[in-house]
Amino acid sequence: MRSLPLFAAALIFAAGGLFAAGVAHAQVVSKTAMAGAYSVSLKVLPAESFMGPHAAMAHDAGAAPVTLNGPEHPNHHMVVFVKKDGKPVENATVGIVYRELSPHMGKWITLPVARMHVAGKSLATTHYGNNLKIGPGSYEARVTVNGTSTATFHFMLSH
Ligand SMILES: [Cu+2]
Repeated sequence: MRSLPLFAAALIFAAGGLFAAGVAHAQVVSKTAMAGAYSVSLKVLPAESFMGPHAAMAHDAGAAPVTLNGPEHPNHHMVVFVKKDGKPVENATVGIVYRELSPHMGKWITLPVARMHVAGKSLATTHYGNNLKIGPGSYEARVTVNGTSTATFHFMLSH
């Protein structure tokens, strides 16, 4: 019986290691490009919650959130953070389209862009995008800020 606490500690340590590995892989894509005078950072993350007391995202404008338990069963969160002169832009008009390049050439898909910030944090965390269902492959995304300035991104998803 003496060894039980040690065994439990080892289990907890192992679980902690798994958790840390999960966090390390949580951010699937992070790329930054210029759209005219705007710096645009595209992130593709695991799908995020918008609803309930533990919601990670506070939706504040734009398209309706694609919810975790909704019919689309989203697996990712595709969003952009916009900066001008190094400062977050909290009221941009953002358009996001994307297409699969491989393994299958796909048609352009328009992401319904919601504006949100991180729940419990300031509007400096404002970002634009939504949850979506997107499979492994390579993709192109085009992000338009305030109508005219567009940034193009290429990224790969392994899951
Ligand atoms: Cu978000």
